[in-house]
Amino acid sequence: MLKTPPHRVEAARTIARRLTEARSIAVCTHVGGDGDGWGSAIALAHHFGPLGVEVGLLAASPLAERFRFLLPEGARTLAPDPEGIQTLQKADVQVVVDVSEPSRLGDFAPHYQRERTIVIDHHAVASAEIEAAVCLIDPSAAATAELVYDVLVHTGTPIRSAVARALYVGLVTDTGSFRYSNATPHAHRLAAELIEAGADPEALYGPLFANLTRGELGTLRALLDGLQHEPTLGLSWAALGRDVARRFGALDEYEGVMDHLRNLEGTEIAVLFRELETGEVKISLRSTGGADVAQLARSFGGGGHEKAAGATVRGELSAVSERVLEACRELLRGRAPTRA
Ligand SMILES: [Mn+2]
Repeated sequence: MLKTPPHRVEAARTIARRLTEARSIAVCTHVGGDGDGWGSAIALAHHFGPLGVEVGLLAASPLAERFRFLLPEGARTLAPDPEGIQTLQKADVQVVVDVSEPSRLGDFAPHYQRERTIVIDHHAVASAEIEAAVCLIDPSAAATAELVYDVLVHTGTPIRSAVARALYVGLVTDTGSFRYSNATPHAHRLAAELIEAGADPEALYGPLFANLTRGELGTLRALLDGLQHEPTLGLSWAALGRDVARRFGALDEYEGVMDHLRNLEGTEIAVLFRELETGEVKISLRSTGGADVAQLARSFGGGGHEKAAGATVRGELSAVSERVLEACRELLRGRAPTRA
C-alpha cells in the first residue's frame, strides 16, 4: 500500500473516521465536473456504500455521459432540486471534492454547514475558500483522487476494484495521461497501486478518450480553421461562436481540443473562448511554461490551477476575448522569454 505523505496523515485519518462513523454522506464536485471531480466523488460512493453508509451523489451540473459507467450499479446523481438539496441538508457529513470556491458548488452552495463540511481538494487558492470542519487540501497532490486515496487507506478497508477504477480516472485525466508536471513519482506509484487493485488502463481508455462524436470532430475542424497564433509572445487561441455549438452541439469535453492549441509549436499560453447561449463566454486557459494562468483566470472571476484555469465572463465574444488576450499578452511580456 502506498504510504500517505506525512503532512497529510492527520487530516486523512480524521476524515476517514468521520466518514466511517457517518450514517449518511452527501458528496459533491464542481459545476462542470471533470474526471478528477467525478472520479473522486464516485470512488467515495463505491467505498462507503458497501460499508453501510448512505451516499448521496450530488450533481451541481449533470454528470457527463462519459463518466456514467463509473457509477455504482443502480446509483443515480441528484440535481440541486428539492430532493437533492434535502439529501445534502440531511447528510451527517457534507463532502466537497475538487472544489476550491463556494460558487463552484452551484445551487448547492448555500446549503452547507461548516461543522459538517469536509473539503478534499488540490487547488491552490488564496481566498474564498469553502468553510469546513476538516480539510485535506494539498496543491502538491496530482489530483484530488490522490487525496481521496489517502483517506480511504485510513479507513482500514481494502480498496475495491470499482474504487480503484474511479480514482484512476481522476489521476489519468488530471495529469493529462501522465504528461503534465503533476505526473510526479508519487502519482505514478499511486497509478501502479490502483492498477494492482483492479483499474485497467486499456479498458478505461475507450470510454474516456476514444469516444469522440462527429459533432466534436466538427467543432475541432472549426477550431483549427480559426486558430490564431502570436509567435513572438507564444500565445495561441481560438474562439468558437454560438453558431459552431448550434451546428455541432455544445462542447462538454474540451480537453482534447485544448491539446491542439497547447501543442502548437512555440505556445506558452493557449486560450479557448466559447460563446454560450446564456450571453456569456467560457474561457479556458492552459500554460505550458511558467506563466500562472490561475491568477489571470481569477482576475476575470474564475479560478483553477497554475497551468490549467478558466473563467466564465458575461459579454460579447469579441469584446471578452480581446480583454482576456490583452491580459495574456501583458503576462507574457512581463516574463523572461523561455523560448527562442
Ligand atoms: Mn482536480
